[in-house]
Amino acid sequence: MNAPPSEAESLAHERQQLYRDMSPLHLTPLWEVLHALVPPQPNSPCVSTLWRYEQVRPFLQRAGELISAEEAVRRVLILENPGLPGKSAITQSLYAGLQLILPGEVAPSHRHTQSALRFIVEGTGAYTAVDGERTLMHPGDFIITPSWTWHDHGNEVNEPVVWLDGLDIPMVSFFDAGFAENGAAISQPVTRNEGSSYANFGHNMAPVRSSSPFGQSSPIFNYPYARSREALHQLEAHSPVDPWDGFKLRYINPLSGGAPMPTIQPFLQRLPSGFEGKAWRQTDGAVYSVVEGSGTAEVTGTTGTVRFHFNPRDHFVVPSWQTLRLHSAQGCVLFSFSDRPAHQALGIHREERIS
Ligand code: 1HN
Repeated sequence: MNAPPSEAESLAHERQQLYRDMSPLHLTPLWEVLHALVPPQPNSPCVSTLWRYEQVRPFLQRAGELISAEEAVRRVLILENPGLPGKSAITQSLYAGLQLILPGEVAPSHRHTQSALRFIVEGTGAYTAVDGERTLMHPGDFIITPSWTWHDHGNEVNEPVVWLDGLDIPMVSFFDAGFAENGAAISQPVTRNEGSSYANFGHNMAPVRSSSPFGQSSPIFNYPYARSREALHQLEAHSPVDPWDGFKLRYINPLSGGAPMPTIQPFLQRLPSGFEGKAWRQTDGAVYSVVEGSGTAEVTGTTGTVRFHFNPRDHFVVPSWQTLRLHSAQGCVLFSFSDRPAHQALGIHREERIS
């Protein structure tokens, strides 16, 4: 004989019956999910991951043999976070990929509401065009494609060019605010001299009564590595090393002092040789591209610590609220980007430096 249900058992049973009965009306009980909806601290499904360039490069090469840039529209290998399978995302809010363009190829003109950045990883002399102006790419150049600007890429030199793409695709998708259209021609017409954006806005001065042609985004669309590297060198020459960051600069929109694009903040930092950084964490998960030198990233989340030894052209991701410590025996330069401006606009950005 079964014992009659206890009071607790019959209450649990009645609750389950309540959930089943109201489900056709699209009603669900908050109290069953409240804890997961409002966690005491971020617990990102993202996994800290390293993509070694020496392992990735052969697959770019093979993709280059199997599909043209034109057929692919963009020939990119997505850096997909293993904690977000099938999502084409490197963090919950950001997309990243490595794009290859071979000599003679074009990637056709289009525009979309997603904002994009390029960070040049390998090769010199391909161009990207943004709203009528072309710029040539050099390793370490940081280039933006602001929301809803026409853009196409081409390679008229004799070496392959590879860059890191960073886009706010998951964020725009979250807001259901994605629009896109193709250009009338494969390559957009050139209407401005090469370098004119930088000439007008790249010298701590701006033409009077001018505003950015790109709305909330920076009027400069190529931040050349030679200038950024020099800025880093000058910072190092004149300022003390930061125990967490080494020497770290953020790229800015010169008209606002804020981020170059509304959703993404990029950074360039140098760790001097022998640097052993302190641990820190931030709510904005970040994507890193190794420019020069080598080092180690130690990332600690709730499931433990992983250590990556990184070399030039390697990429890695540090998820939200996991602690990061950077070390470099010989010194290195790192580019990185995150969705920090979005956190700041929403008033939810947090950073903790652990001593
Ligand atoms: C895009 O337009 C580019 O313009 C790269 O190079 C990657 C990923 C998804 C959607 C659009 C580019 C992209 C993209």
